[in-house]
Amino acid sequence: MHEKTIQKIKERLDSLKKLPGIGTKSISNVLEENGFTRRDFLKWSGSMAAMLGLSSSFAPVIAQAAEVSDRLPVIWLHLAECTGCSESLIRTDTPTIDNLIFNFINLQYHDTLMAAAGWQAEENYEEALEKFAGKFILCVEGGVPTKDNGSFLTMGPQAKTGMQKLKETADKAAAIISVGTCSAFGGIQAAAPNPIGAKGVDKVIDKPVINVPGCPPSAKNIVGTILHVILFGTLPAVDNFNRPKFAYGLRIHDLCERRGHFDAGEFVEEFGDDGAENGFCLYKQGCKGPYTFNNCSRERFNQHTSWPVQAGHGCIGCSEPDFWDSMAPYEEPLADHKFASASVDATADKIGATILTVAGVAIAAHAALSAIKNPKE
Ligand code: FSX
Ligand code: SF4
Ligand code: F3S
Repeated sequence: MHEKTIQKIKERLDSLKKLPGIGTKSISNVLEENGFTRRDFLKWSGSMAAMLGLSSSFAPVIAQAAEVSDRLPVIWLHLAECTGCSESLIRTDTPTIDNLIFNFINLQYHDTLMAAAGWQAEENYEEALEKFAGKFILCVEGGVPTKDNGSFLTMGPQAKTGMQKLKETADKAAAIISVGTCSAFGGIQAAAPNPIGAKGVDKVIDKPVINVPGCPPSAKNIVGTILHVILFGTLPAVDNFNRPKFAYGLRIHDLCERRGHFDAGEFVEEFGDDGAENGFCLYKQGCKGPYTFNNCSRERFNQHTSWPVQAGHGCIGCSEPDFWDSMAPYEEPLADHKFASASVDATADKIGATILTVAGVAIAAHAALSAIKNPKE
């Protein structure tokens, strides 16, 4: 079964190999220049196979897919956002293998990274659109302002609206990836009262879109999604919010290193207390890990170095729809808001319907009980 799939992938990669690459260097050269050995690369492809939910026998083809990742053209649009998604991938003085592979992909057009500006940039864009029609991956960063026909965001010398540019590009794309919570769900600019009518990409175009949320999303999840498209020529399996299941299939809480403390009723009662020093659970400091689907607790960031909860702050739910409204205030437990007040507003109602499931109620009860168990309370 695996052999058949691997054989199919090899054939696909062979046909990609025939296409012209963009760089003069191979990915092996690039990695070597940055101090990574072949062994590191193979270790990386093994861990990428595990992350994509594939057996270790896929590791060699994943390494080969990374090697040909400069063949598949990518057009990258920036809409309403902070550019943090791209910045987090490119502005690093110690790039990880994921960063280097991101830099290696065949970026035909990227508003922030390209040297061209004005009319020249527009020409490059139109040329790429024609040349690679039906073949390129469209990555979108940023939410889509839709109010007043999208006029809150205009781009380039012809002052096209972001919405218009997105639609004409998506029309010719082979696959569309929303990179970051802004393009997936509207992002911070869609926070109430959302004066510009910001929306996620999939609410504006009617083609399949894969959402890779996070503010910003991890390099691993972006590169993993792109590699999946290169390997299989299809989008990966997704959840209800169109997020790849390989990355967003479990909650932060499920694999959190502080989970044992949660189960034992050991909580940080105040930032800086003994519990914080002992690495206790951050639920009472507002951690939204129990309501957030992402792989940060498993994959971490910066070559597996750390992640928000390890650094001492709760997860703020940055990969969930509407997190800026539904998860706030970030340093207070979500359940307190559900149960605390009589003035339940529309947003809180929505939380009740979408997030606070039976598990949420159980978690609130558990934290409350720990007040009895924990002598510090
Ligand atoms: Fe949004 Fe990305 Fe947050 Fe920023 O562009 S997901 S605001 S990190 O940069 O889109
Ligand atoms: Fe970890 Fe947060 Fe869950 Fe506590 S509530 S175990 S800190 S994810
Ligand atoms: Fe975001 Fe929570 Fe991960 S805040 S980065 S989803 S730990």
